[in-house]
Amino acid sequence: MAEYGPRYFELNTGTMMPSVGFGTWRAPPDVIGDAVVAAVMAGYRHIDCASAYGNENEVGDALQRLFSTGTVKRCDLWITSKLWCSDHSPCDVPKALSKTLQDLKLDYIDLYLVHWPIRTKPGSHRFEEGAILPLCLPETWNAMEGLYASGQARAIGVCNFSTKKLQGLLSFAKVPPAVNQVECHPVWQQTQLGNFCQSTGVHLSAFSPLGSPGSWIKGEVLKEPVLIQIAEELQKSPAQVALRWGIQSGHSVLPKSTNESRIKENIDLFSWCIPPDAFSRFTRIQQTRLLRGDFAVHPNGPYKSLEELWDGEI
Ligand code: NDP
Ligand code: 1BO
Repeated sequence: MAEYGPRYFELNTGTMMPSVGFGTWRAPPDVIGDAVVAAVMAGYRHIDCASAYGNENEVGDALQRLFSTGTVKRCDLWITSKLWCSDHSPCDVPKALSKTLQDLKLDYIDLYLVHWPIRTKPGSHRFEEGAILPLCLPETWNAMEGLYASGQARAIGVCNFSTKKLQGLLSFAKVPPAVNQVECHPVWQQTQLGNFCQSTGVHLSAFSPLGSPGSWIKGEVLKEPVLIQIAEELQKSPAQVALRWGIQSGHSVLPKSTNESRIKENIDLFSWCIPPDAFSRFTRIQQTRLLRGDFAVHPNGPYKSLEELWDGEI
């Protein structure tokens, strides 16, 4: 049977990151373990975690199960985690990664990302007015570079960075970010940011690749008529077509599911592809950012409007 890749994307570190990662946001701690095991059994080799998701300890238990049964070895997997907004102070950055490594029961992470270009007071779990501080990105990034130098993080990067913020980071980074993980799906295609990432060697990784149906984001990507029509033509599900659009656009995709049959469906992407005439029809889809980040906007905070948070990419 023909194989339609790519299965991996090469990062600017020279390492190969699997193109389909397993999302873990909003996966309850009591079900995430079985979901991670089901995902690895189904062929996923990339798991997207974050301390803020409150389930890294359970993901770590599942990884131990997979290693102890000989299902996979550590070196077979790509594990990503993220630095939360309240841990941007340079002295907190290594402590945050240590806690994540302890929870995941690993001695290194493949990719460590700054979760948002938002800094909150240490210990704060909310984004209320007064809790959001101005960014200290050069200092935070310098601490991230320390984790890269130590080998505890084999690649470092960011999430939710606009073109302008990424340009700013690239202007002072000694280690350039390997990845910018951002919202990206057929209804928010990130064309401008994607072109900038490509021209600067930063890989764009797509979060909420299905539009996060069921979350408070309330995405309706899977109901988009162009997507449904193409899915019918190809005899695939709308979710599969959205994911295949992502990897054919050069982005890794991070679908989340805790349902075994949808976990399998979401990685069944390599025995078929979207032909060029259908692929070009995605440009007809009206564009809307779903995870707008209103929670980070306050009249007296560092971001006074969504325009400022996204530097106009809204
Ligand atoms: P997704 O776009 O992956 O959508 C997940 C939702 O879609 C779940 O409700 C899931 O339900 C449902 N679903 C999964 N597969 C299918 C299918 N084949 N058909 C129909 N419905 C399906 O949303 P997320 O927002 O979770 O994004 C994915 C991952 O990206 C996150 O889990 C996280 O790892 C990362 N992320 C990172 C962010 C960042 O700031 N860096 C922000 C947001 C996400 P069910 O589980 O019942 O199958
Ligand atoms: C605020 C949403 C974070 C998910 O990664």
